[in-house]
Amino acid sequence: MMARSKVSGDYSIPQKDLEDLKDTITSQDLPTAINTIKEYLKQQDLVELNIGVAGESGSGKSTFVNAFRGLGDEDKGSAKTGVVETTLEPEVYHHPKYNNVKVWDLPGIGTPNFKADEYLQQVEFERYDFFIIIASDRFRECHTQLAKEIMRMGKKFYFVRSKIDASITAEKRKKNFDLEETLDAIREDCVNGLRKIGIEDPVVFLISGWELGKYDLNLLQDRMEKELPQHKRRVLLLALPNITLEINEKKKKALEENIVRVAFLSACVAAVPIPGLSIAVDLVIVKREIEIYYSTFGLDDPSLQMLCEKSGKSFQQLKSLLKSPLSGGINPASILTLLGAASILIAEDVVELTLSFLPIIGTVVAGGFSYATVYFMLNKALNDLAEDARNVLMAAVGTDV
Ligand SMILES: Nc1nc2c(ncn2[C@@H]2O[C@H](COP(=O)(O)OP(=O)(O)OP(=O)(O)O)[C@@H](O)[C@H]2O)c(=O)[nH]1
Ligand SMILES: [Mg+2]
Repeated sequence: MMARSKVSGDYSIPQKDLEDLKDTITSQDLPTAINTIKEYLKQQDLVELNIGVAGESGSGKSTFVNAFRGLGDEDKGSAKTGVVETTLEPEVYHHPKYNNVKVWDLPGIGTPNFKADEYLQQVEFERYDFFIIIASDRFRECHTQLAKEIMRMGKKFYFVRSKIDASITAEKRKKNFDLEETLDAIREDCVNGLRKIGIEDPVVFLISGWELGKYDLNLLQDRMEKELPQHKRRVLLLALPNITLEINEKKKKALEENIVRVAFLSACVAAVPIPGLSIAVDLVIVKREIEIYYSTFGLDDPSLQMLCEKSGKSFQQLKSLLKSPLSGGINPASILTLLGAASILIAEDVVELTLSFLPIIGTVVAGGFSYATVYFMLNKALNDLAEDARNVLMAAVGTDV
């Protein structure tokens, strides 16, 4: 019952929202009321995230912009790579699944007349939640100038040393090659370089845009997540490509926290005396959440297809790893299977659970049962799908994820 302790945390829907929603839908007819709830749910994910990617020309900005959105360089909607950039304007790239997550491919830095303050004005720095400063070999004066100016403007940045795969390939030719030692040496070199040109406590993340799941991606996402405001963390986690076991696990946690919110919503709606409303809304909620699970874990067909191309596994091979009853599609039959599982759990636990929520649910206590059903159904779906995603991931990249 992990979620119980989180009920009073940032993830619960404010009581006032619940009351307002209830007031609104009480005076509506069934279809309008369902729409009101749908709109409310949609708003949850309207949080914007803007990431600015800056670096010298050819450092791998566009490749990173694509990989971060889970796209290859040849995919539809991807940023052009390997071409000489002529544009002086920031180029926005939307996440294919989360339209409000925008990764900005910024103009090259380090040209002879480069001035960090003018550059930041030109790219409209206020827009970004944080910056990624990429260097493909050494960090130079232009990188630190930019970092200091970003700091002065009260924004965050992360130093990324890109094309690590290429550096490793080059080092592999040496006798006594050791991966960890090589990575440490590159990291230290970058950190020392940055210190010399005036950054006090530099942290550098080693990244390959070609093999994003390797090297320091987990460290980088961990840092970003910790430093983002609470309401933006969820959208960052959902939008990240599901390419490491750590990310898989964190996505699961973020989704778990939301179950409490939507189950509350269901309980609230159950107290509104419109015939048929409660079950209709429960189905809307459950279906929508499960669709989010699918998409963020990359279990939808297009995502699996993309993974096949990258991993060399066949579509059938990956598909055969999916064990959730939902993998045949999100339809009434598969949702009913979940409901079956949910009612067994409810029989064991419902009294305890309802009692423990009584003081919080208060006026909407009539929805207690509905709360438990939605809660258990979604937990079951989430556990199954996270496990499926984990298995697919391990099969696709081998166990050295
Ligand atoms: N080995 C390797 N090559 C990379 C990586 N990232 C980018 N490249 C290559 O480096 C070249 C430049 O990459 P881009 O992503 O186009 O670099 P950019 O910073 O957008 O360059 P401009 O748009 O010209 O400023 C391309 O040929 C990429 O394929 C990487 O992680 N590893
Ligand atoms: Mg580019």
